[in-house]
Amino acid sequence: MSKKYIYNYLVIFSLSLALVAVFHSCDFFLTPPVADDETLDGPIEGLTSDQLRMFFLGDEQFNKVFSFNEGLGPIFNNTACGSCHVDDGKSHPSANLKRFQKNLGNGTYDPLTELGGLQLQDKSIPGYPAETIPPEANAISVRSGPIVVGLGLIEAISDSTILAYADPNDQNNDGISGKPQLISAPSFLNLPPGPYGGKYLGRFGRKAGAINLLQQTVEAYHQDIGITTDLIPSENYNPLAGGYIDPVPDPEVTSNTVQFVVFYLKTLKPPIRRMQNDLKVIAGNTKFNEIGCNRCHVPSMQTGYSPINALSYKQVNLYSDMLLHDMGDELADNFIEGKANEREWRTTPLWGLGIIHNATGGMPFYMHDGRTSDLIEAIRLHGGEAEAIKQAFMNLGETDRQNVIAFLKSL
Ligand code: HEC
Ligand code: HEC
Ligand SMILES: [Ca+2]
Ligand SMILES: [Ca+2]
Ligand SMILES: [Ca+2]
Ligand SMILES: [Ca+2]
Repeated sequence: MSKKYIYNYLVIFSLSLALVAVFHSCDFFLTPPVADDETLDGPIEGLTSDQLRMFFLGDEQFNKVFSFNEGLGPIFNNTACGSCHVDDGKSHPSANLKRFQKNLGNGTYDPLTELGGLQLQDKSIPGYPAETIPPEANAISVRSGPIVVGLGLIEAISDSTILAYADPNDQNNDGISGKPQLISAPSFLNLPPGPYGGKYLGRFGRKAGAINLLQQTVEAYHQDIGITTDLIPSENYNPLAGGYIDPVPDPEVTSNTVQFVVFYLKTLKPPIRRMQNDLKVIAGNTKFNEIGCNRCHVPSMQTGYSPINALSYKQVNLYSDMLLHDMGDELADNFIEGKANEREWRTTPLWGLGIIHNATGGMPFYMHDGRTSDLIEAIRLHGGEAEAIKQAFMNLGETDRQNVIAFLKSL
């Protein structure tokens, strides 16, 4: 080998060494490794390799950003599931959506369908008008997207397990009257009349207005992104502007896509609990139960049978009773949804509270509209049925209060 060749080899060799070093360090700085217990995104344990494949296909579709040429709109709220549920976490308040209706004051309402109710689509494709809230609307419900993990386990809990916590007339006199949401199945689900006077138990959404993840997903495509599916094949448009056909034939996504997304939601793992041996967390857990937070935020339930083996007969540490509660005036939205009245909300599952800020730019946002970033304030906002228990929390000493907060952040 000539000197020149050796020289060339040396140059190439050292160049590639330098490149390797550069890529390595870029990698290091751009994507610092995230520990499993710091991220929401991940499959539950025990999936088969076929199921894992479905999970990843669903993950991709969940984060797919729709453009005009792919069927976005004509009216919509955002361009992807993952644009609101960032990293499967809570949405940033800037992505909140609004529902509106005319509350008629006697437990009934006018959905204002001819004016664009019940959901405001405040964005639209070019040349077509977005909706605005009409003056007739006297009930506007602002909602942020909840984290979407652990939901398959929640779906797999049998009705009777949840209903055992219901006490709509507060017969045991503890001031708490968890009420089940009951919903007629939308016709696109093609279900027989449900077991409760023809209705089904509602579980998903801030007022538990959806009976299962398929309903939630199909309606989200239709209402939130303006994407038609084989289950709702006709476009949602602005009734004041008239029917508008976007350039893409309906349905705009295949039933496979819907199935993958639903499978993904079913198999996203609940957050891994953290700092379980921390003394503050242990003390906070005891106080949480002592003052009665656990009467609504029920620590765990058992799933029933599920065709997905990994969801069958599992313990779910959801910290919710999945029931509706009167939460007082400060949180009331004047909006009626199924059995939920103007002041009622579904108990939010408590998990991921210590890591949700990672998905929303470093700042966490709590409650149905993300109105506070402060956990103590989130608890202070509890009124109505939770008033006495909220007071018990406020009356705790500073150390005990901080322990409860540490416990919440470990979930
Ligand atoms: C514009 C923002 C936005 C988009 C886009 C969006 N969501 Fe949501 N999502 C929400 C809000 C807000 C709620 C609460 C709705 C309610 O209370 O009725 C929600 C609720 C949910 C829930 C119920 C969670 C729970 O704990 O009950 C699931 C599941 C869900 N969305 C999945 C999806 C999927 C799948 C897509 C895409 C097809 C999607 N979302 C698109 C904002 C959004
Ligand atoms: C009467 C039932 C009830 C009791 C008792 C109760 N909660 Fe809640 N909690 C709820 C409901 C319902 C919500 C959702 C309210 C909303 O979003 O407007 C909620 C929301 C929360 C949230 C916000 C979660 C999020 O992601 O936005 C936290 C934190 C919380 N509760 C902690 C507590 C603690 C701590 C206690 C005890 C001091 C407690 N709760 C007692 C029903 C209850
Ligand atoms: Ca469309
Ligand atoms: Ca609308
Ligand atoms: Ca009771
Ligand atoms: Ca179309």
